Amino acid sequence: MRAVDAVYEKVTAKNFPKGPDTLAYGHRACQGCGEVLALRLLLKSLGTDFIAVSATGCMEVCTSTFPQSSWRIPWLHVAFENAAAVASGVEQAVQILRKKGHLPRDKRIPVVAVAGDGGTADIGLQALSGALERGHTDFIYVCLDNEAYMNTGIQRSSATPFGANTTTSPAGSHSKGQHTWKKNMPAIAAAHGVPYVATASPAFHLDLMNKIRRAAAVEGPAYLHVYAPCPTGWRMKSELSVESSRLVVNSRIFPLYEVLDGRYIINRKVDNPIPVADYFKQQGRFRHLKPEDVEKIQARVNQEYENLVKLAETFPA
Ligand SMILES: Cc1ncc(C[n+]2csc(CCOP(=O)(O)OP(=O)(O)O)c2C)c(N)n1
Ligand code: SF4
Ligand SMILES: [Mg+2]
Repeated sequence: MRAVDAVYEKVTAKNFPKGPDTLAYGHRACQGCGEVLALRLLLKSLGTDFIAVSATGCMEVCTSTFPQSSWRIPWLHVAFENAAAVASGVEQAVQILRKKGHLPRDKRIPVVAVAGDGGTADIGLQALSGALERGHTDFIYVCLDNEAYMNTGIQRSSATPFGANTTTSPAGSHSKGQHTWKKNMPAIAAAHGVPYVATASPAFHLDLMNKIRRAAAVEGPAYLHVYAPCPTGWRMKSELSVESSRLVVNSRIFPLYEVLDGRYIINRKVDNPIPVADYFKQQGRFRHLKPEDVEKIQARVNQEYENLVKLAETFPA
């Protein structure tokens, strides 16, 4: 089956999933946390018939302080580096249990690995690459990207954007903050030739939920890269979390797109982008940047968006 033909029930405002959250309240995430918002949307869109595997990071620490847990579904906490490896093992176990008749043969049970940007782009990259390459049928990997190692105190990761101030890329007289460009994880995932790769932002919640559903319906590995604001680490007012999730898309910094069997769809074309400076304004981590730094970043954003448009024109879905 082609990824583009995968059948799933679309979430709309009218049929938005009802009932209690499968990620229970009472977790310890900060006010305005974009990761926990994305996680709730993920759980709402999949219901109860799936298994989650969490790498350590904010979402594992905040939701599972012993002896309590917010997870009302089967859930495994694993190490920082091996969420994808464990999820592939669980996926194989589920397939074997189905084959032996211990689980319904006609029902698919997705296994979802959840990790932060550090757990994905840095320490977990090898495990993720292996899982994508092996082609597990019911494997979904979700990266919650808050652009630094937040759980351990705002250290930079390879997904931290150029210029951002973190505790290990501090801005000062000898440094402008992060001096490397953000690693392009969706492109790396797509280069594995998996059937489904997508980006999502919690400000576009139906788009995010439907991408999760599509990922579950596709046969083969799926990778979802979710932008997840962290007011604490970004030195941003907590009430601006959703707004920043919107601005990052509308500035073309984080375009929403899907790669289905190697074919590209830009889900939200941004014809009149807002300047990146407007997105930066809300966040203390960019406050030190000079106009010439912002110009350099704007040029890079323009170039990357143009590259994506070319891909979508060359390989349309
Ligand atoms: C091998 C190993 N190294 C370091 C750590 C400490 N550690 C736990 S979570 C974390 C950072 C997680 O960052 P990220 O994956 O981006 O998730 P976030 O907390 O930002 O959601 C680190 C360094 C660890 N648990 N294991
Ligand atoms: S530090 Fe950031 S990612 Fe972690 S719980 Fe707080 S807001 Fe969420
Ligand atoms: Mg992170």
